[in-house]
Amino acid sequence: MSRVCKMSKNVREVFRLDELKDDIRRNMVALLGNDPRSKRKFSYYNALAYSVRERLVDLWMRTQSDYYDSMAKRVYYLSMEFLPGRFLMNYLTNMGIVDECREIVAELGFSLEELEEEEWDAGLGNGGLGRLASCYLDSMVSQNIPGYGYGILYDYGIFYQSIVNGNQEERCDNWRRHGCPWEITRLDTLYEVKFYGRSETYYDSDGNVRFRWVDTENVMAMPCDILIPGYGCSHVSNMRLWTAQSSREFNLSDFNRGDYIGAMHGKVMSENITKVLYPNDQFLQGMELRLKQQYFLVSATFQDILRRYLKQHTSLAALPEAVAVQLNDTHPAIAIPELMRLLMDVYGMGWDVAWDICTRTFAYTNHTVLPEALETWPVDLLGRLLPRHMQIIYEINRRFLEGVAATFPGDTERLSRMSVIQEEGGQRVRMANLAIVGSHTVNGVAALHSNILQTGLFRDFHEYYPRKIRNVTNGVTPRRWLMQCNPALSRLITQSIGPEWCCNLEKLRELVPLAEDSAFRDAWARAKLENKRLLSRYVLRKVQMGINPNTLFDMQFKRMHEYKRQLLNVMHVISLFNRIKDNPSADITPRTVLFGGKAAPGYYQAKLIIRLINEVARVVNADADVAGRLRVAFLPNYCISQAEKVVPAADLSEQISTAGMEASGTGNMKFALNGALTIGTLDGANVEIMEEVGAENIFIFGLKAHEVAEKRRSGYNPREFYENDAELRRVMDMIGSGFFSPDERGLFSPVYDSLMHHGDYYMLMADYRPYMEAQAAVDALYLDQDQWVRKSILNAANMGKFSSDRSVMEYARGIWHVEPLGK
Ligand code: 9GP
Repeated sequence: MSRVCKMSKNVREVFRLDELKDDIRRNMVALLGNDPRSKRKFSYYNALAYSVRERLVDLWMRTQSDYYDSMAKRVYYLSMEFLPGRFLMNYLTNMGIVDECREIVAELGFSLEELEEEEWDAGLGNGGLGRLASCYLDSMVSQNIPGYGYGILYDYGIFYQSIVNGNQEERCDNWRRHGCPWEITRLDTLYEVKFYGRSETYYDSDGNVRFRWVDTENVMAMPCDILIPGYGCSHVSNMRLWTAQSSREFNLSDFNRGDYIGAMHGKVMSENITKVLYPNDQFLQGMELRLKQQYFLVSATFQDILRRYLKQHTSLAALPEAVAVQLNDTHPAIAIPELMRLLMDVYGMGWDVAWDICTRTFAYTNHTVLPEALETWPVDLLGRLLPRHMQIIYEINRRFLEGVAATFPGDTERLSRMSVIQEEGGQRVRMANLAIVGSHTVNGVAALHSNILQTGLFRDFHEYYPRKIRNVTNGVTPRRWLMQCNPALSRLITQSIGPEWCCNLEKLRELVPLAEDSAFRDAWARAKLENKRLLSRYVLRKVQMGINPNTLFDMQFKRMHEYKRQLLNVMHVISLFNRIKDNPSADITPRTVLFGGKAAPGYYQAKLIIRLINEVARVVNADADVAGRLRVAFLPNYCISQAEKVVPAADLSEQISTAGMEASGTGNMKFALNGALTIGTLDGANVEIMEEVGAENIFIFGLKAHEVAEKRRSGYNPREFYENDAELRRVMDMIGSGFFSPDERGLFSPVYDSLMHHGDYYMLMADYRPYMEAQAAVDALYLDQDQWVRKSILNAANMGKFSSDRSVMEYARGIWHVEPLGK
């Protein structure tokens, strides 16, 4: 903390703020070729961005030499997704120059907020997994853990969602069309990445059999760095994102035969590897291009890792002492056979030595137990694209199964469950099994989830490797998710308990006694109201709908997925609507129910639920009896910058997934940190949130994970709930009969059928009544504003555990075995 305070004292000097205005003008001319007298916001945003970035380059270089000089062990966080959102405010926040910069920008005739709006989100991820990776980079560098993020620079990030006639439509997210001032492209560094070809054996000079990968098609990987400033900027790191370039000698034979167009076609195709992010969340789409992307990331990254390592070491034997590689889900798990290939085929090691290095280098984080998200690749496909890797995988598996068979003799079923190769339904490589076998540590992302891994999904592995599977509960960075997105509340907190909370979130506990102070409660409520007003203006701009900041803001923002049960929330809305219609003078707590989230483009049912939300909103919002008491809106294109507006304004956070299915959730943490009360099931990190904030300050309802599992085993009959609950029956009949789709009566039959005729896999019918009761408790409490605000304070005050600083230190100490530099 002292570092941060010291920095903020002489921040003007360190960042040459007196020269910032001139630099902005200079960059307008020199870099952008624009006239500084033109008042184009976009140009000024860019000029500001370049001027901010150049102030960090020196610190970045100094950080790199610190890492180098101290021969620090480096952490490599490999992820197919990062979801950084916008960079400008994050840089300014971590540099501690938001206020100074606001003044300078004002002198140039702009508000900082309007320039901020010019930035397009970097949406290089689908949701929680990518955002977690970005939070972890912020926390790593803020705590001087030497490390880098490695990923892919997609030309098109997560699609832009429009709502047209109530339906989701996808538009491409051409986020770099106008350039991206944060990117530092390393034109002079290129690595060759190989695909296809065949594996050939030969004898080395000592007569040993060796393998080489020949007749390959090659693509070049070029790095592009985006700086990641730590809070207080004592360290600045980077994420290195790869972009595909065609190899110069690509299809030389076609050129030589005079087939210029044919050769160019190959060239263009090879550059497609990094064109687009796959938009599926928790669903494997087994396309060759996706596997190519994964290997492209892994191959380029390992060439870079080994290049850096070999600058300071002469032998690869000490790799695990100098390098820790975290696999963010199984997406980069092909790194395991890749490192084996490099160590054996390129660096000449024997299997045992190579395997020992490998398994001491990798750790793997599992983020889901959903079967449809567990990656498997057809052996045919993997063997064609990466023939040498397929051989290595077979050999890893052969040796592994030998060990299992020795421990559990005769247990052939266990062998087939644990095998890296799935035999039934055509041979496939199970990437999770490969990742477990090739890593020293496997972790789940919340206590409940890790327990489910140990006792359910990975039970066989837990029995075989009793110390391998453990837990690291997720966290979010308090810099972006409180300090930056919620200035009103941050200011109040800092005035009350000082500024240390942003690097030591446990300090928020000092707010607990203030929950009893009515003046503090009033100030807290004013901050929330200010945020609700800001959001109301945003909603008006975005969907031309007025909402009343004095109503309860009830929010569900996350990817659209049946297990997340946005439908259950809609069922509550319909029930409230019916209650008001039945008794128009009833005294009810006025609510504004807001939804946001993208559905995977091919996920029919999730898209239909978006349509249902919009149709219910149309009916509810047009009804005169309901006016002023219930309003519903779906905000299109949920993304990080939208979350920064939504999260601070929430009163109620909906975390209502079927228990046992949400690995952790991180939205739940962001909302509670900003003073929202949670209504939720005992799922993912909700369990730990309840432990921290106290059961009396959260609305928990519904089946528990073991009860869901038990019901699935013993037979679950959703119709029973329909028949015994008139209110539920009415809701279901309205959905099924076309009440919300009068021009197309059968439109929502698939929604109705999924619950009534197809087994209600996510158990909405069972949880409906307990959910309604929990919502009634919410309504009652909200009427008592004093008590509500008290609980809101207690929620934020007890969120210290959910800082990504804590998570990252658990990884650092327990998994990576690295210490913060300079401590
Ligand atoms: O669904 C999980 C979510 O619960 C978790 O918070 C997040 C980060 O750990 O990962 C999500 N999983 C995925 O996106 C895909 O496995």
